[in-house]
Amino acid sequence: MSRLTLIVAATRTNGIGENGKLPWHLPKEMSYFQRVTCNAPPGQQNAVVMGRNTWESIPEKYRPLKDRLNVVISRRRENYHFGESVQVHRDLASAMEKLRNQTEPAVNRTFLIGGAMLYSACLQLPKTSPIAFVDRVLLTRIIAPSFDRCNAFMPDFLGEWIGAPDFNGWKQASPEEMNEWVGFEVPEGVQEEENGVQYEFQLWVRDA
Ligand code: FOL
Repeated sequence: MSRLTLIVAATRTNGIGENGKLPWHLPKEMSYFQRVTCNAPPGQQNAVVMGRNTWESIPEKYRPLKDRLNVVISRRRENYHFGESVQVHRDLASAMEKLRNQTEPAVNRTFLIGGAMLYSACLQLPKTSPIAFVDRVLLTRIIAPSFDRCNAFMPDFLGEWIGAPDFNGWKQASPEEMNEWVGFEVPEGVQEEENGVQYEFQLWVRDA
């Protein structure tokens, strides 16, 4: 079974997108995304797995995302060009199988980078799934403003408060645990960008 790390920026009502793009412009948050997803030991590379809409949402000049193995899930065949150096798979099962067997470069971590459809499909996979299991969520919680015009959402994976510190099997990692796992010092507490948007970097973990 392959472990997946879901990475997402979401509002408190789990809004992640607006009309096929990110609802906000957050350069420092984006550079965190880039740093986390690129960070791999020498001679290895991380994979970023995404749905076709997410692929299309990435500005052309930034895709494929550099220094990462880009994997797109799409059933479109004709009239569609993802370009060289991008792996296209019809479903998550075949994508994950390919990643497991991939060498040169060896695949270090696999990040699920969206969007709504893939996030919910993957979060539903049980621990016993032969395909994959999401055991980590790197969540950037957008605190303010509320971005009420979002029309793409991720599932409410934490659900209702069922008694601290456990949310339906998910536990929040401490700042030390988070730094250790991502491999660099993650700014703690509420962050604010020049445009006034406030957010917090979080890591949630569940047992595999
Ligand atoms: N997770 C988090 N924490 N923040 C995000 O913005 C985010 N975005 C996606 C998935 N998970 C996320 C999907 N959307 C790029 C654009 C959109 C996108 C993901 C990545 C992108 O262009 N990334 C470039 C950086 C470009 C820059 O420096 O502005 C990259 O190299 O990663």
